[in-house]
Amino acid sequence: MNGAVTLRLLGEDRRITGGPFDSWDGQGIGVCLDPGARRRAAATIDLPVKDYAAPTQTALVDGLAALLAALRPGALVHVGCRAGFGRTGTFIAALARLAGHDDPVGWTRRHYTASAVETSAQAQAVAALDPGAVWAAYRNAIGEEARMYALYYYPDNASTFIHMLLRELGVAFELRLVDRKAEAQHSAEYLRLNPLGQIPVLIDGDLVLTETAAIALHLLDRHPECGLAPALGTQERAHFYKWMMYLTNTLQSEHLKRAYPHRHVSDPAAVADVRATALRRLDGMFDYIEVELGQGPFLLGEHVSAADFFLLMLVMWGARMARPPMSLPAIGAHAARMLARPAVAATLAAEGGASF
Ligand SMILES: N[C@@H](CCC(=O)N[C@@H](CS)C(=O)NCC(=O)O)C(=O)O
Repeated sequence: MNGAVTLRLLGEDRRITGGPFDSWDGQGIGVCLDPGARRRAAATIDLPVKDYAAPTQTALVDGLAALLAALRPGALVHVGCRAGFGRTGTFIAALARLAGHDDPVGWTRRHYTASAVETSAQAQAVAALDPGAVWAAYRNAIGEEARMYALYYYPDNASTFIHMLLRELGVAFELRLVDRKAEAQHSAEYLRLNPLGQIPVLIDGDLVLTETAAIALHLLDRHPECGLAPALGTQERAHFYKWMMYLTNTLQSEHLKRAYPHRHVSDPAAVADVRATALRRLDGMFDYIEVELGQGPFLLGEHVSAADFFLLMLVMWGARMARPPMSLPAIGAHAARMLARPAVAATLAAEGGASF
């Protein structure tokens, strides 16, 4: 055995050891990455990869999903190849990505062994991993009945946060465009879904849900396995609530004053002042976030949460401000790491590219 790490997966801290597969004592779950291992036939999960090579994304996704499906409370996990550095480090780093860590390869080298992940192909396999694909394969592996959501959206609107979340959670969804150019948000049909004529609306079976933050919290309740919200009752959860509330009732709402200043005046001459004031207040709010984010890497520190996707959207909305929030170092670094996530890139591509 080379070392052990603890990763929060499926809501529990899991101890995972790594090393040569043949050093596995047969207890719990054994993940074998070495086609030449003597004890390969005893492996719980057999994911053969040649020495110094990387698994294909499909094999990696299926292997991770199979491990998640096999996890039982308290089960020990041993991941192994021949020496336990390259292929084993790659698999552990992929698990660290699923557990919400930024820079999973760096994390694995710090926590498992400095020799983890030996080739650029292996590092690339971890970087390319789409957690949503793993969660989808996991649900399939445990035979969970597929659930289909529908999201009423318009590019670069509040729906973008929910769109990113649906992809990160790896759930099935249909996008329904509300054509704002044709004022479709005020059509009788749409007003039946949301009497306020605002985007987004989420359909979940016979549930019709409005309010961006509420939709996000509902999706997190539906899919706790993905770990995008900390455990109930913890200090981390309390901070998660704080950020979700601040982002929706302060930052998002100030953005709406900037976007719709005429709704906040009775004298049209005051429109310019309301807009300028909203922009000034937004600067102050982003200054606050810049300090709170610090080294991050995420709003809650070590682990990514849904609040980070919410923040990214609100940061992108500020792209045309005189001082774009992305120009602040901590917010800029946070945006860069969020934009690198496959779910975020896929969302922006599907919505017609980034607006900044
Ligand atoms: N509080 C609502 C606000 C949603 C909202 O204002 N959406 C904007 C798009 S970002 C919209 O639909 N605007 C159209 C309008 O107000 O006429 C939420 O968070 O969902």
